[in-house]
Amino acid sequence: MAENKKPSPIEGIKERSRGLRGTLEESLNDEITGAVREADHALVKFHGMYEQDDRDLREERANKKLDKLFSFMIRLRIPGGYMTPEQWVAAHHIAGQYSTGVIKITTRQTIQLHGILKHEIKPTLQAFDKVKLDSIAACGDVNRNVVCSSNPKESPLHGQIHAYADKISRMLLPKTRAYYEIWLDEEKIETYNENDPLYQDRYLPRKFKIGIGIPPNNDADVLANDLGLIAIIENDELKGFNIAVGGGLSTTHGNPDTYPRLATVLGYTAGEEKTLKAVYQVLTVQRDFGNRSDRKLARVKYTLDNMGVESFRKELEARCGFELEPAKEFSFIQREDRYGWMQDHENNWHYTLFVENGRVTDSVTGPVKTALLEIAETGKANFRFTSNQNIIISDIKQEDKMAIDDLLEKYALNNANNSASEFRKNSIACVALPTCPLALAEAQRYLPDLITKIEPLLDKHGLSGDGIISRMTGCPNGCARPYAAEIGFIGTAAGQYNLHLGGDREGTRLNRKYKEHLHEDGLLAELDTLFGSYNSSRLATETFGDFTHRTLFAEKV
Ligand code: SRM
Ligand code: SF4
Repeated sequence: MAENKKPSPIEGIKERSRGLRGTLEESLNDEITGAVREADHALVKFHGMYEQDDRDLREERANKKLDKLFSFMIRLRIPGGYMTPEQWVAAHHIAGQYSTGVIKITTRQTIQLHGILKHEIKPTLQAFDKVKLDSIAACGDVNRNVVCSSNPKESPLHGQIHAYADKISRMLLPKTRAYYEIWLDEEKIETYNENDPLYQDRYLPRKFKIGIGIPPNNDADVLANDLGLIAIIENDELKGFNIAVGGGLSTTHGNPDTYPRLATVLGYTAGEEKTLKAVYQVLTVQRDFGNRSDRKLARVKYTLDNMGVESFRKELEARCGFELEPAKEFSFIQREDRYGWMQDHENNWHYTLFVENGRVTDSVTGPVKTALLEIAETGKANFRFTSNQNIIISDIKQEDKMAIDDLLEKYALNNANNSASEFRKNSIACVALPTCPLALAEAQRYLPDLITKIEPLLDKHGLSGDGIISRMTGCPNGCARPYAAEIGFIGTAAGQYNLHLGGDREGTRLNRKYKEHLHEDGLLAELDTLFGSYNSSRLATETFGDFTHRTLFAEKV
């Protein structure tokens, strides 16, 4: 519907895939290679996994004339990032048995396991299935994991709002049984005739992301999503949601047609039925109007800008059969996680633990993975992931708090919160090397060291208590949402980063590129100067992001 240009090759792969089956069975049974067939490479994503290889080993293997060492990353679908203790125990053991052992909490409130060999995918997914976890639609051109403000402490209505993440995720699942047949050995259907009114055979032109925010906290970075729902609460009652469309934080170096964008609020819907209908129909508009020839320009943000906000809204309303009401007022005042103990309105306790870059593992900094296992084995706490890659040991009854506290102390888990600087606790890095095939530079393996060098600069300028939000990615795809940070480090080549500045602390203003291709020395020198002038010339209560926006860019707005 959108354009007459030649569709991208992935469009044909989707349409011919017989409900995402493709030749995945054949690929799996091919013992000659650890990879899947080329067309299945795209399809396997819809089942929640990516074919990868360890880039650290590439050269050595190539020198020995060996093929790449292929393995798979599996990403789970965990709407709103909530796991029971039984599920955490299972994830711990599955990670140990089939993957590198590291449980990686992502920026979209789920977990990933890396390094799974092709023949281990089935046992991995079957083990997850036993505890009611799956990886359906965690990747691919469909709706992905739905994120939601994570901490039950934030609102008495948290449970009610959080439930939408699960409802929406279920509503938007593809109808195909392919996942169950291929990975869980469900009986295969003879003739493929599953009807999927939403995705049809085409699926969406590109990935689709939904976030739910509960003002005044924007920990879910709701405006960074293709579709953001902003909960409107009046007199302690959930009235409905503002619907924001067109967020997306990826660019491509050297392609001026690509840009990061925050979602535009289109209007308001009252009640569950209308809200879910509007959500569903935003996807159908994107399905029918999105760009299917250029995947770099296929996200909803481009569809919205091409159609124009008014036409998009009208098309949406026509499909919904009702008009959106004018947007309700809301304001976000914070985005950071609240570390440590918090008690909610029902007197349950929640402990937010800083997990640097979301890597749950036992390391020199502490036996975090062992500790979390022991906590889960008590059965007294649930686990919630935050969009800042941290974990909330949650829903602990008053009478169980001491037992969990003892375990936190036994494993010195509090140290992670107490010893990390505010700057470190407000940082995020994407995975990047060695597994991400798109990485141009390091991110999660480098940011901790860079922060160790930035901290003395903060101390020097009297800013050690300042929770400036910084985010690093190994390429411009933006997986750690660096364009929505006060300081964004965006990899351009090995050891080089563009420095972005001027995003606000609440996630409602994007930053801008300040300097290009800086090495570490350049980054540190720039930050030293900027911190100095921030300390001496900021306005009262002005954050670093607001200061740099005002002093470096405001005149260009
Ligand atoms: Fe991402 C691709 C990791 C959140 C934008 N992202 C990838 C891949 C799968 C690389 C690939 O295509 O082969 C990375 C896998 C690395 C690895 O080895 O694990 C990857 N993305 C991640 C995660 C794990 C980063 C993290 O360290 O937490 C996040 C997983 C989220 C999840 O659980 O679903 C992750 N990715 C994001 C976000 C942030 C968000 O959604 O809040 C973004 C920017 C927001 C957005 O989508 O606009 C993001 N990832 C991308 C893009 C650019 C998409 C585009 O519009 O062009 C790609 C590349 C692509 O899709 O072609 C990508
Ligand atoms: Fe890979 Fe780039 Fe995403 Fe980092 S931002 S995980 S380097 S795709």
